[in-house]
Amino acid sequence: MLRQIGNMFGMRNIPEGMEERVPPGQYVTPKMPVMNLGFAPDVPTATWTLQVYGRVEEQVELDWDGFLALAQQAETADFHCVTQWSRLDVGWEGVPASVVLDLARPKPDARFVMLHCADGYSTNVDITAVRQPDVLFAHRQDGAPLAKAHGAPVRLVVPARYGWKSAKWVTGVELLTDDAPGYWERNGYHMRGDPWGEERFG
Ligand SMILES: Nc1nc2c(c(=O)[nH]1)N[C@H]1C(S)=C(S)[C@@H](COP(=O)(O)O)O[C@H]1N2
Ligand SMILES: [Mo]
Repeated sequence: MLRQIGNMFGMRNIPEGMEERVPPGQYVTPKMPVMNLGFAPDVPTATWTLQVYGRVEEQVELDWDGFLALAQQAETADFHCVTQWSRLDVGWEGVPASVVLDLARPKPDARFVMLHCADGYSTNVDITAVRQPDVLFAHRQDGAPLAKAHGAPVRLVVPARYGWKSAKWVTGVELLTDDAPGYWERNGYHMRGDPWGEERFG
């Protein structure tokens, strides 16, 4: 059985056997579209750092070499954008988010994470979701270094949330006690953004 969904890109089939991997209201695209605020910032590895701060026992600043020296993980995950495209089986390699958080030792009252990005973008994710084993700070995609358009040198990947939570060009990880909206959440998107619950708008 093929499910067909009409949308601005035309009709797309959801291949047989894939239905249960595609959340409601989504269609499958073979390519990874690029979503940004109108530009892709240039973030050289020589100057990139990842700061982990806020409600932590120890503020951490990782440079590129320090980041690559951390435990690495490869995975394949589906990616769901709130604008209704889903891309199945994206290959990612990077450092599990929990490994990064553990370096800074979040305080017991740290319940939310705000990701800060070099393009001025930000997005919030609850700490339980960030600690899921498939959440990575990724620096490779589909067997190659992450492309600039997709967030080089490092982006977050949160497969269990809509794509806007997968912060590209990430440079800051802020631990918070209370939830707060990031860029799209301030502009009407859902605070949590679970694609299986169709949590598109707040
Ligand atoms: N820094 C930053 N991260 C971002 C965005 C952005 O505009 N800036 N767009 C988000 C949205 S809406 C989606 S769907 C995904 C898209 O990732 P891609 O461009 O690699 O396909 O990145 C997310 N991360
Ligand atoms: Mo998106």
